[in-house]
Formats: sequence, structure tokens, C-alpha cells
Amino acid sequence: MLPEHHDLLSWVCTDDFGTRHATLFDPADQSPEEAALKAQVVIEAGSRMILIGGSTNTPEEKVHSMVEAVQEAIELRLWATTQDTVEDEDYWRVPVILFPGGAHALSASADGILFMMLMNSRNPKFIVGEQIRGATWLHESEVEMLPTGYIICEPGGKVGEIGEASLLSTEEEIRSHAICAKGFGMNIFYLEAGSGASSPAPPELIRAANSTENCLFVGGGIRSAEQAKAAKDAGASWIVTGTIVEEQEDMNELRQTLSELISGLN
Ligand code: 1GP
Repeated sequence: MLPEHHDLLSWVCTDDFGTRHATLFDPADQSPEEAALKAQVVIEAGSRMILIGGSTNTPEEKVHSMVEAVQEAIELRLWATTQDTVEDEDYWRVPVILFPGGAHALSASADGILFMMLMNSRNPKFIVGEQIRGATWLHESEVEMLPTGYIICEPGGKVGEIGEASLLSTEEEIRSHAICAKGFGMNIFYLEAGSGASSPAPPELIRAANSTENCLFVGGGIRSAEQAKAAKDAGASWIVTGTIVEEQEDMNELRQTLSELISGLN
């Protein structure tokens, strides 16, 4: 659901709300119903963007069903706020954005797509090939393309392997990728340590990624308020978490765990 009175890219990139939290749902790991239920809980806990996608070869139908189920759940909650003078309607205007593993993982029901170049891949398919394959369809479907430079640092995990990335590990490498992304006109830069990473990207690498002061997404291995705060202090605009939400089956515990983590951003 698009935020009112804003175009999506400027809403994503604005500094007005401080560092925000996004939740990633991988359609390979959970059902659309489960994601729709959890999406409501994570938004209640303070998450401000839902990302849908992953690095595996998930078929388009699965991605689309999940996007639809999550959109529907959010719309219902938004509708409920219109019946209630106390709840703020804007609170439920949370966009559902594709975080694609390739041109096979798209849905016209999404509000936008992180249109990513995996800059440190050794395979041209992930740098620009999949993007060309999906471009015409995206253009016609009106899913807003959010230009994103995506890099994977150590340890990198599954996305590093599947994306055939030469994992980055130094501040200098990361800074030059950030500057290159800016030169290409990418508004968003995304530093990824890999889903389920044993530790998140260290603050010095996040600071290097922030050298151009682009809108900076940081994800992979973030599990605590302290880690979220460290990423925020190093310059992250968005903190992305997936595994902690995926692992949690109890909705009350999920709300509490995520509220605690997001409290690190305040
Ligand atoms: C998104 O890969 C992250 O960038 C998600 O990582 O699953 O470790 O939270 P986690």
C-alpha cells in the first residue's frame, strides 16, 4: 500500500523518519497466509516496509500469491482504521516491495521493486542480464522501479553463492562500489551480509557504504537492538531483517522481539 502524498522513491529515500526497519519474507520459506499474518504483526511492531523475495529460484506464482496475500491483509487493516477515529490511517500505508532473485520472481501487485544491480557478481546475468529480461514487463506493469546498487560482503551466505559474488571485505572496496552506484544514478545502495549471517556487516563497512550518503539499506545477520543501533549509528537508512521473523511461530513473541529490535533505531 503506497504512502499517501508521496512518490515511492522519495518516501523510501527521505531522512524525515530517521532509520527505519523493513521485513523480508522469502516465498521459498513460508506460505502466503503465514506471511500475511506475520506482516500485520511486524507492522504493529514498527516495521515500515515489506520486502518479498529471495535468492532461490522461486516461481513467479509463489511470489505473486505472497504479494497479493500481504497486500490484502494490509488493505484490510487500513480499512479498519477508517472505521476507528483513534488509529492513524497512515500507519498502515506500508509498501510491499519486490526484492527479486531474478526476472522469474515478479508480481504486478507489488508497489515497487528494488531494481538491483548485483555489482560484485562475476556473472553478467546478475549485473544486468536478469534486469534486461524483466525490464519491459516491469515497465508495462507499472511496478515502480527503485534503482539500487546491491553488494554482498563477507560472509555472504547463500545469496553470495547463488549470485556468484566476489565477496567484499574492505572499506576501500565498499566505498568505491558506493561511489560507482552513485555515478550510475542509483538512489539506493544496499549492503548485504547474507541472510542468516552469523554476524552483521561491521560498522566500518557500513560507514564506507554510506560515504556517498545515498539511501543505504543494510541487511543480513541483524538480530538484536544493539546490532540495529550500531547499523543506524554507522549511517543505515533502512535495516532489513528476515530470519528472526521467519523463525518465530508465536505472534506475541514475534511482536515483542521485533519491537525490541526496532527500539534500537529510536
Ligand atoms: C536481507 O539478507 C537480509 O538483506 C536478511 O537477513 O535473514 O539474516 O535477517 P537475515
